[in-house]
Amino acid sequence: MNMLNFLNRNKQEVRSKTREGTQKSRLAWLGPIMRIVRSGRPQEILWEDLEEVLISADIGVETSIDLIENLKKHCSQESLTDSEKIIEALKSMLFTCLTHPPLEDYLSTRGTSRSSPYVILVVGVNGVGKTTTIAKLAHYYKNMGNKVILAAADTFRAAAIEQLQLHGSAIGVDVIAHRHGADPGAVAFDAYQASNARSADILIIDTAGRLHTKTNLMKEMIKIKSVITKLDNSAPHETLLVLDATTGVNGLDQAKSFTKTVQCQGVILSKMDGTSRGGIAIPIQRELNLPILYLGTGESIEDLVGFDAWEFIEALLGPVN
Ligand SMILES: Nc1nc2c(ncn2[C@@H]2O[C@H](COP(=O)(O)OP(=O)(O)OP(=O)(O)O)[C@@H](O)[C@H]2O)c(=O)[nH]1
Ligand SMILES: [Mg+2]
Repeated sequence: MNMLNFLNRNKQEVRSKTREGTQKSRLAWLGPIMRIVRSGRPQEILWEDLEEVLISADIGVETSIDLIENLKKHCSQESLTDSEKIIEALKSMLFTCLTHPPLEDYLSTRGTSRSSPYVILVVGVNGVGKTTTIAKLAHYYKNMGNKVILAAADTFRAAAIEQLQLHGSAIGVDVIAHRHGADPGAVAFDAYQASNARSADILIIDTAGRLHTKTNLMKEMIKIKSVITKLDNSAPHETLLVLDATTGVNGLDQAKSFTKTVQCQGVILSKMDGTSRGGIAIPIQRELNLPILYLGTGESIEDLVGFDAWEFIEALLGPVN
């Protein structure tokens, strides 16, 4: 199997995709922040105004207050008054908020050579972009030389199976599916067996985002996971939570119930292109204690980029070049 690691991707490509996908957030951040810092207004008012911009970008009230408090202290200790230096200090504080120490360790264990399929389970509430993201991941991994198989374990929503099958045929990967209404655990079981029999490198499992009740949804996730673990006790190797950046803080609350029920390794933040409140990336890491692994930056199959905290901050607050 080839490396699963997105972070190995061409640096320039990560930069341009991150910039493309965060344009709305950049407009909402960069302008106001620059204007405030350069306004020459008294420092007390400056900090208050900056705090307001951070809060309105969905960074969260508590985190914004903490950030500004630290920035204030730092600037007074270092006697920073120059606007460019204040912005650099803010950037490095945001970077610290977005850096997830276990991420490096975790990523280094991915992609080691294996004889059984590497299983990725994708979860999240309805409409966040699970199925689309799975297609993007499959496309990426396939282009890296891996044999990928998809499992249509969302048997609940009408047309969910067909949606995944359409993606599968567009990118040229097999989709294992049962009928609408079938047991998702059984789909996962068959997909794993098929992946083994066909010597697939990676199996990605699509799941439902909505069921009759939330309890049912959570029970189903647990069941799919345990079916897979019975087949390979190290699997699923990754359970990824998809979060829709446009839902902001509400999405975060919903996400918490998932992470309480099924242990997740990372977050895919979808629809980054559709929001000006990209600051949501910060409370996600802080409150879920999970690293963001990828950003979804549009509806097309290529619109996914590995999350790079520094590129993300530069895209929001860095100079235009
Ligand atoms: N702009 C934009 N749209 C996206 C992105 N990711 C997904 N979408 C759109 O979001 C909508 C929902 O995507 P799906 O992939 O069907 O979401 P899902 O989570 O599988 O939905 P359910 O199966 O109903 O739970 C679709 O219209 C996608 O095109 C993204 O990164 N950017
Ligand atoms: Mg779906």
